[in-house]
Amino acid sequence: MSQAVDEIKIGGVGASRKRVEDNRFIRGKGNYTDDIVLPGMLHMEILRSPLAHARIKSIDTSRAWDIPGVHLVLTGEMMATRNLAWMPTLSYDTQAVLATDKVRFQGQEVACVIADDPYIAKDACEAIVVDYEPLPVIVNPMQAVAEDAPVIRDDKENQPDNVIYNWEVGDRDGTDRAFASADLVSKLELHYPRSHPSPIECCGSIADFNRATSKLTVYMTTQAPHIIRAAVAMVAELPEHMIRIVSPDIGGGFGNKVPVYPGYVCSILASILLERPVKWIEDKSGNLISTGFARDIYLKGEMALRKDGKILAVRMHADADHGAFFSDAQPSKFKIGLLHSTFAAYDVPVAHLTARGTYSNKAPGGVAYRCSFRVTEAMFFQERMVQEAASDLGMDQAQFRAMNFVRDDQFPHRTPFGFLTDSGQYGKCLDVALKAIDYDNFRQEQAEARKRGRLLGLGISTMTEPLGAGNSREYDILGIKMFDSADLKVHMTGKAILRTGAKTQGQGHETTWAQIVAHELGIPAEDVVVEEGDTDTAPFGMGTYASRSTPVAGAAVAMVSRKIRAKARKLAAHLLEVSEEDIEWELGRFYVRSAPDRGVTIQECAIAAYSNMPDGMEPGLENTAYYDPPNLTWPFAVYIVTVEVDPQTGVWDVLKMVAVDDCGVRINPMIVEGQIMGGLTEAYAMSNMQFITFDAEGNCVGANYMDYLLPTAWETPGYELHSEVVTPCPHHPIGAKGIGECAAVGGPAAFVNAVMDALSGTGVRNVDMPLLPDRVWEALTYHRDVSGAPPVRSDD
Ligand code: MCN
Ligand code: CUM
Repeated sequence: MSQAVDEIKIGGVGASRKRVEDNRFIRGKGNYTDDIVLPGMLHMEILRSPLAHARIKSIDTSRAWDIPGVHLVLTGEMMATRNLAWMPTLSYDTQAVLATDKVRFQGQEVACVIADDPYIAKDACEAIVVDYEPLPVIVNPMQAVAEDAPVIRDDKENQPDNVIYNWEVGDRDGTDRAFASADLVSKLELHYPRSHPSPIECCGSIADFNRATSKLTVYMTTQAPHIIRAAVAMVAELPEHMIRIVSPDIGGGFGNKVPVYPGYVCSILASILLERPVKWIEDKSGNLISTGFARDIYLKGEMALRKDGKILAVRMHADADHGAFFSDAQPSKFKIGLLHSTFAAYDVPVAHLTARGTYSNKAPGGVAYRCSFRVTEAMFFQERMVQEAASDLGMDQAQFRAMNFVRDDQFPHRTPFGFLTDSGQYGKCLDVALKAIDYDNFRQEQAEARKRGRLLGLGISTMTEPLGAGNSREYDILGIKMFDSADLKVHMTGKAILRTGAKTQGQGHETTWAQIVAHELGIPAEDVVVEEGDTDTAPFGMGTYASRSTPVAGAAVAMVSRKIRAKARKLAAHLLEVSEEDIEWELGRFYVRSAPDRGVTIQECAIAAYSNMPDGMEPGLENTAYYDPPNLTWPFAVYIVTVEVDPQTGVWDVLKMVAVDDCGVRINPMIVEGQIMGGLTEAYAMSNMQFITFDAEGNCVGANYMDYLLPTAWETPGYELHSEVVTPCPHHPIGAKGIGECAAVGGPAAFVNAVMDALSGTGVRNVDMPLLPDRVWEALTYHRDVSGAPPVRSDD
């Protein structure tokens, strides 16, 4: 009889284990960057530009220096003497740390003050006098390429205009040929507006340079500590082994904490100059106006269709507004991220995408927000196009999708843009969702309601997205290959510590990684402590974004556990006095094949590793694994939402939402559901209420949380989640795919499609997000599309 431990009881894979990190979070005992207080610590505040585009004629800091308690006033000119006025970005551009010649967006960092406390520093910032000469402003790509457009990046050589790149992918000729043979061409144009990750905790850093040891320690809000260490080594020209980056608890990242911000660099230089710890904690509006925005992309697409509904080809063009600096954090080889991951769920024979990136007088944008590098835009546009195409064909929304899906027997499937999707059961997921929403009945109800003047709508979004960069062959950031790592030390008593190169920001790694160890070794999850974020102790890794932790670092956790198991097997053979070949494994225990009662537990092997190892064996039970995934993981999701639109006001309410997510094997089903609910809520917020844009002068409109709304439990609709479809990832050691972003990526199209469906028959093809009541009302009343592209009037 098996004596294996019960995997669910020990908190292994499949257990909805409560999040261990919440023990400290719900007690208010988290340790966030701002909680850290060092002896002799000073405080830094940043002076930001009120104008979007202006020449700096002079900066007078004398009054700021005179304020008691001020230790240092940094300007771009001073930074320049150390070659730090500009820094390289993660996309091979340069970005001003503190402005020298010009300011190029509202909120740009102009100077900073380091003082005894943050209030003195803030007052001193206000005492700095900057003489600006305003310049013409650009707030969208059309203005950026206009004939008389001012050149924003005149600091750069070989930059005669505002175009950053022109990029293309796919088969242009093949696509043209397919379009020539189409029965019908369906077209759509839209703007995916800027949106902001808005973590509850803003960005911040505490730099602590110790002259005596030459060591620089930086506590900071970063999702990718090792990349920051490399960046600091390059930018500040400090030796890498003398830099320690510590990312303590993070109060939400959502992509906002991937880029390198000027505040980090300034606090580091200030600490080096003053030889004291310097803390910088960004304020809320600073975070909203100056840190990584997402999206802001103009999309045009055409779909070639056969009468019977078959998609023959897709053609797309994207204009991306990157703001004043091209500082996206994304795999370097792709200029516009993974936008070309679009149409991976559909069997589209051929496609072509062109993309152009331009500068504007806006904060550097285009970073990912809960999105693997533009897949949010890709899937949103795909699902909006699919809805319009089905309407143009007069076909049923669900049926059109189902007939074009990649079939279960077509995997691995090569997408029209060259990705290889791994596995899935798309039709089955859709069926589950249609049943859950009671599709046929709803369509009837909708028709009945129409007769009585009530506007009901149903929106479907179905998508697969690439999660988990690398593999290292194709994915790198500034030449650093994308892989990840795990380091496992099993102590003598069978307890363990696990460290990875990822960095949790709320996703629950401290809980789930221990579950993978439990699954592989039978060590109870509660006996494994997980630590991330300290570059002095964690193995080198590329950090957490693009839902890469489970696909890459999580895989490394499984692999390092297997290395430990392999050594434990040798110890077991020694303890049981048989040869290794005669040993069998069941969870938590090795036993003799011919005598299953004779066995040793993994804990007994652990103590033997320190007290009774065979001759010649290296003592200890520790190992490290680096994992370079063979492919991305491709989870699949179906989101269906029903809404009612009030024709008098344009207000729309969600009636019901169902979500069917197939992310392969779920390590912790409860955490997965939490990730999906969080993502759907963000999707709802983006599509319904989050409005941040720019007026013609480049003023950021919606730069506060009275205007840029975060949904509370009150506004947030309920969700019905389904987990019955599980297609294990064929190349992941435990069959898991990423899930962290799926709902935020696929969700927005479901909401927008639902409202557009309610408006069907009015001739309206598109209303840009957010679907604010006035926009929906305008579309309904005047039967016209409503664009959300900036500039808006300042009084909007
Ligand atoms: N998980 C699981 N089974 C799976 C897949 C994942 O149990 N098959 C678990 C993981 O073990 C992990 C969590 O779900 O605890 C998310 O895993 P994964 O999909 O690998 O995503 P990451 O951990 O890499 O998280 C990144 C992703 C991104 S890119 C953004 S942005 C985002 C998101 O996670 N930011 C978040 N979710 C967030 N959730 C919170 N609370 N805070 C953020 O900042
Ligand atoms: Cu892309 S937002 Mo997340 O990938 O950190």
